[in-house]
Amino acid sequence: MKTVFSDSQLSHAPIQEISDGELKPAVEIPSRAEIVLKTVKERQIGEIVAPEEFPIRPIHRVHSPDYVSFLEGFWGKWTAAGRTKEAFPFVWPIRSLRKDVQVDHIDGLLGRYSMDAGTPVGEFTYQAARASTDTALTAAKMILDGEQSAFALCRPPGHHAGYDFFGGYCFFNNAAVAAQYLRDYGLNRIAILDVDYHHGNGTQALFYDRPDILFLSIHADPAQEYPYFLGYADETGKHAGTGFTRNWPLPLGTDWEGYSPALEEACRWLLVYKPDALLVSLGLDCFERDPISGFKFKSEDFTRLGQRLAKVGVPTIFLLEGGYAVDALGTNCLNVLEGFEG
Ligand code: OKP
Ligand code: ZN
Repeated sequence: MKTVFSDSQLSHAPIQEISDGELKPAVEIPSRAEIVLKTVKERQIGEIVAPEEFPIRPIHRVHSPDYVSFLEGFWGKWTAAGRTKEAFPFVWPIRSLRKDVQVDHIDGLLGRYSMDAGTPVGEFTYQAARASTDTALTAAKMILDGEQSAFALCRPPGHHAGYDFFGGYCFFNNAAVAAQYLRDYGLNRIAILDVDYHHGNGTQALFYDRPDILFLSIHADPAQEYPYFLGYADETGKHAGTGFTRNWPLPLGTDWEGYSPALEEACRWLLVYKPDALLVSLGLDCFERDPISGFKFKSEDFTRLGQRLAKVGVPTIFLLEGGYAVDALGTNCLNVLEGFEG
């Protein structure tokens, strides 16, 4: 399978993040992509190609234009206000605060367009996020051109990003933009299987009322883990999308044995739905040594995951999401891809 990647995705380089009441070294860092790229080369799974540069239109199909403009103009506005370091939001228009005022202050805008304080925004965040989405779109185009599989080595990740907000280290929802692109260019039914350790709240919300994009997610129980406010088992879609969202929240400490029954159920949904393409939001943070996560996958379990997904027998795009045990990230990611290729 071909891998899509661009060096431009490395330019978003967070230094610190707010976590557990202090500033800690950021975990969503460029070396994540570098080690995956290195392992792609070592294991020789196929050609590595640079993404095509897409116009903004496919992103506007999923994200609000004002949100996109905010991200694009962010660094200029931030530095014009005299700020020099990376930015964190700290105030949000939640219950009882006004959502209808046109905020222009940069600190207000940061809150208006975010879901958490744990996602640093820097000088090159917009550029890298665009390149990450171009990577997903290029992989989507490969599927339209008849490839049976493709690997979008996306970074920054995407599955927490929503219609008009960033968060969870995500800015543009790469999987969602690719899914909508596949719909716009002729495919009728798309399935997204999110196997990142964290619930893909952004992706779910974007397609919650739609039957043409099935969203399935297996993740840590949000009662015990980020993002806390979405990803419960009773969320199954609404309106025309009723029944086209499915969540498998699993307890902390889940290992392959506890995970695979949920995966089997998800695969059964895929067989029934018969998508024209499958997008896998591929987080590797179910790994036992992941520094911010609580599942117990061994490296071999990622091979099993890839093998199981191959049996679904549908053109498949893998899109990198999370995974923070950097030293093992290449191995775990390539185990999935090689397991899939057989
Ligand atoms: C992004 B992805 C821990 C803070 C956790 C949010 C985690 C975002 C995960 N103290 N911050 O789904 O891998
Ligand atoms: Zn994650």
